[in-house]
Amino acid sequence: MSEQSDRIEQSPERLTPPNPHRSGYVAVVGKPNVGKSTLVNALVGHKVAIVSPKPQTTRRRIMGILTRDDAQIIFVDTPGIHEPRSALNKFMMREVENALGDCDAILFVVDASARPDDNDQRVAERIRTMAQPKVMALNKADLMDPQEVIPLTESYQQILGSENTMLTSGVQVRVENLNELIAMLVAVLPEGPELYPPEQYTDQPEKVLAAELIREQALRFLEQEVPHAVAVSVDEYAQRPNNITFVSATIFVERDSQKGILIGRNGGMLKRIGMEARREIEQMLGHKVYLELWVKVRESWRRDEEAVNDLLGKQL
Ligand SMILES: Nc1nc2c(ncn2[C@@H]2O[C@H](COP(=O)(O)OP(=O)(O)OP(=O)(O)O)[C@@H](O)[C@H]2O)c(=O)[nH]1
Ligand SMILES: [Mg+2]
Repeated sequence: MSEQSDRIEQSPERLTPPNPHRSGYVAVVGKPNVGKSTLVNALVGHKVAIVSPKPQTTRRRIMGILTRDDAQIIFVDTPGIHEPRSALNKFMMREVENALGDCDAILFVVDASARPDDNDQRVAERIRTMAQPKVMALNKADLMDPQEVIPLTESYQQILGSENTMLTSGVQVRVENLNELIAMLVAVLPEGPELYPPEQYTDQPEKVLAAELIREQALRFLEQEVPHAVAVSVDEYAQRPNNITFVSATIFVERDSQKGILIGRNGGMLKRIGMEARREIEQMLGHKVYLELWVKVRESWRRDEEAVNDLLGKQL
């Protein structure tokens, strides 16, 4: 009996030092609409980034911080990579480049329910030039035809030039796959201490999260070009008695006609966006919110670099 416990004491596992703590930034990049933000939210376990079925939802870098005993991963969600034309699109692509430049590893997200196309190839070529370790999430795996899993996985591994891939889904979360993806990322991060307090899960102040939640509802209810012409800024964010947060925000659009659509008949559209956004902000804060919305035209702001910096760059 005692002999056995002696042996356990001296087993090699007991003598190996624990794994070193690792930490670092993981840039989450890919084409628009492949599910990057949904995946970051699922990995972090908090809604840090808004999501919509419309491409070009994410406009800035957004940090989602995952703290575990053995590691801290700072996911940096980015806008979908596309050919930039307007000042807004150029701003978005600079955000991607900055995220790539500053990261310790890259998580390349693809929509694996479809074959790789020219845009996937282009993004893969850009990523392959980067020196950092790369991992690929074959996302929207829930939509994959089971017969296609192997051929599709192989074609994506080919464009990445590596077998570091994992099937993932941001909506039908298979926890094992997400855990395995996290393990793959931890393995390639450098040794280092926690870079943020363990309770912090994003770099965005509540005020900016609130503005984004309003934009998410505008993306949800508006159609065609109008949602893309929307920018939201929170002008006042204050605590009021009885545990109420007062939020006053302006929704910017580019033209008078868009303003009309955004307000809607008898103010119906704006009311709907406001009601749903208020609910979302209340859910985030865990208490009551009084939300006031204003609508303003800022003529063709997406084409104007100064306006883009004003509306997006200075938010943080
Ligand atoms: N079926 C399925 N749908 C998903 C998955 N992930 C995201 N979606 C949906 O795909 C759409 C785009 O998701 P986002 O997370 O906004 O995609 P994104 O890559 O961040 O998009 P951009 O910010 O525009 O580049 C939304 O309608 C999501 O609900 C997934 O794993 N499976
Ligand atoms: Mg996104």
